[in-house]
Amino acid sequence: MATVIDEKIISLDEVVRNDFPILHQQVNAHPLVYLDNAATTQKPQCVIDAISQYYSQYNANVHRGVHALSEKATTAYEQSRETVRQFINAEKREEIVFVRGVTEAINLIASGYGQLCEPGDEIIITGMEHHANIVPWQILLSRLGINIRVVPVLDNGELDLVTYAETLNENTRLVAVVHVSNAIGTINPVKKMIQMAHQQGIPVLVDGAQAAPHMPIDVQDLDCDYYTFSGHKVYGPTGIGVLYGKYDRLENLPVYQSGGEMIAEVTFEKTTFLAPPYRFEAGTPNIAGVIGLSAALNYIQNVGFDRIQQHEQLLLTEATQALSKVPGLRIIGTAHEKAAVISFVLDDVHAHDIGTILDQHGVAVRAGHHCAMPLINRFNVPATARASFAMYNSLTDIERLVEALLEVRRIFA
Ligand code: 7TS
Repeated sequence: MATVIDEKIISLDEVVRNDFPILHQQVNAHPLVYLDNAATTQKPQCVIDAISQYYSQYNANVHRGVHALSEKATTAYEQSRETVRQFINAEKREEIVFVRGVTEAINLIASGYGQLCEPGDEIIITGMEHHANIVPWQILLSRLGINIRVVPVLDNGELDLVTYAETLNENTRLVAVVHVSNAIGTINPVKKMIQMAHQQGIPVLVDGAQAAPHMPIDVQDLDCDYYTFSGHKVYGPTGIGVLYGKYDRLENLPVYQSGGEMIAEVTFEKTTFLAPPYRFEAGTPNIAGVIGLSAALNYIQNVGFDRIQQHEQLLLTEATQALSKVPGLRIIGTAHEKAAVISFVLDDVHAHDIGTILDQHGVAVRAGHHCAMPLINRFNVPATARASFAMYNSLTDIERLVEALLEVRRIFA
């Protein structure tokens, strides 16, 4: 990867594109235009190499062997925890728990709160949550008689903060809010929301699945109690993710899965657990995933969020303008602060038909409810097509998207 670029001459996609082998292929006889990055991002060669090197050179289990390979694997695993700590500016390495992804992180928290909550307690979520931040709370609700309160979404796709302020109350046990909407791209003012909750002593969990790839995260500045993101959306492997928790919060959270690796001492009568983060990492972890994630985060840091944000915001502006000129196209979600995620509907054409025709032109988008059914229902549409951008996308990709959409219109005219 080139490290020095002149922004005026070379745009970021030209610098990074060659690092992503998968992008250099034809799909349906067209060069691939990959615009499904909110679902998962592609992997740079350095991530693929890091995983391959682990398996070909030092594959061993961690934290147990005294032999050389195990020590090497353990060192790499724990160094990766430090890489994650720096990536989100956590205070301590011990505040970083490796999980399978955001879904598992929220299930872990919900399982813990399930033991801490009492009937009548309330969990606040918002109208733009991914199902991963709805369903685990609903399961608690049905089991424990707790209430879920939902902060409404305004017509432009922003949260109704007036209602949020009114919803916080002495029964609220936790606020669980998405940082960036996967379906419509809204960037929520989570720092302000955390301050408001903390004024009443209420902890906040932030779902950062769609924020971590696009903007620097500073958990100390946000002052969030918990933060989570998935590896595969930050150019890393699937099956690995991060749960950050303030150390004292983690210490007081009941354990989730149990078994090996997370214990201090076991007898048939009683088991004592290790301190965080290990008490939340039962069983053999996804060692290759952790090592791949660390390579991905280093890759992002080398490119730099200043460049990534500048490039993706340019793509967002250009794509918004270009799509707005497509007759019959309506963008869903027009918040002032957005990440480069654009959901849209086109005349009466079903989103799946849009997605299928775009695919015939080599353009990959997602179509449907984006695992955010309540939000899509809120906008009174059956489904949307969604173009979501990453650092390797280009202005040419936007042209190709628009050309293919014009073809959709011709077909359905
Ligand atoms: N939260 C948000 C905001 C998400 O976007 C996703 C995945 C998740 C949670 C769940 O993450 P996982 O890694 O545990 O699966 N979002 C999407 C999407 O928008 N299209 O496919 C997956």
